[in-house]
Amino acid sequence: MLTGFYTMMVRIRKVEENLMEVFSRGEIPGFLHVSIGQEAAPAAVCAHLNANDCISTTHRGHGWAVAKGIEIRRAMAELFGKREGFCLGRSGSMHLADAGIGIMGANGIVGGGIPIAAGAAFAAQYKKTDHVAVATFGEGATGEGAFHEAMNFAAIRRLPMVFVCENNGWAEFSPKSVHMPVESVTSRALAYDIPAVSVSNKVVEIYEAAGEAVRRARKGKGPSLLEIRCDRWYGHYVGDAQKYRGKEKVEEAMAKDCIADFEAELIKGKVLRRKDLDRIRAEVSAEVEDAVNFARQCTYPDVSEMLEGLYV
Ligand SMILES: Cc1ncc(C[n+]2csc(CCOP(=O)(O)OP(=O)(O)O)c2C)c(N)n1
Repeated sequence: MLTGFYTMMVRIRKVEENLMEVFSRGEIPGFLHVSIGQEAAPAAVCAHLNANDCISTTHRGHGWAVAKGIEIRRAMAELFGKREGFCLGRSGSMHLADAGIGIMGANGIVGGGIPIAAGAAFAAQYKKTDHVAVATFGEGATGEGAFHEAMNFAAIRRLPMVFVCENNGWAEFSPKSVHMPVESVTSRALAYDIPAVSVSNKVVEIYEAAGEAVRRARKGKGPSLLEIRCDRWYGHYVGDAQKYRGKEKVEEAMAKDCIADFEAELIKGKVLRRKDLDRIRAEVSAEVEDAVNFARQCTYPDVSEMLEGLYV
């Protein structure tokens, strides 16, 4: 299991490092928001989920899609805007989805995915399944009405749902001190009588807390909220020079690395040796490079297909 966490965190990082590179070369259209520094949360939470469980993600959602098991080749093709992508190259990064394995989609509207996850949780409950839905979002989204409405609805209906907030301290260019009157998002769950815990950016700690929340949801005991205190290494979007944040704060964030910390723990606990870590990194790099090369040789959709799948 620990090796699985490590491999998944490395896979998420490699995907995003590669994305940053190809985006900078102009190979990917649109905007790109990476979650480098935040890999522990998706790796840990999704380890409790299966293909019947649903997740909703955000503009910073690649890591969640990867951890939920998206096929990286087709995900990469989607981000390249190619026909072989999951949404025929039309969604790109901010609407990346694979409903077949419960990835209901990223969302460019802050907070927009949270009621969608509540809807999936309601469907799971209505159909008397033991499936759960996980809404993932940043602390910025907790100021949105959609968050509060979904919390209220989930609490009243005891929905099988987990609210997962990656609190990285920034919403675009605003520190949380200017848009959040509370220190922790857990205080917001109290108003809805939803149990909430706040954990640090350590994969095993998140796994344990998420396990409790997911088990509770599966047993029909209702929703929970999990806050992960983490750091966003890079800017809001790729290309953001982060002048509002300052070099020192950026260096401070980058000094905290959930992957490097976990590597040190794995070596200290004699779970893996340095050469095992190197092997995993090399294997994952090859897998991701293969996906990039696959996406490169895929085809762009034709203009004549533009109106297909459009409902008016
Ligand atoms: C409803 C809405 N308001 C504003 C925006 C512009 N916007 C895009 S991302 C963002 C900040 C989101 O911060 P947070 O939810 O903490 O997520 P993070 O970017 O830190 O992952 C804002 C305000 C938007 N996309 N949608």
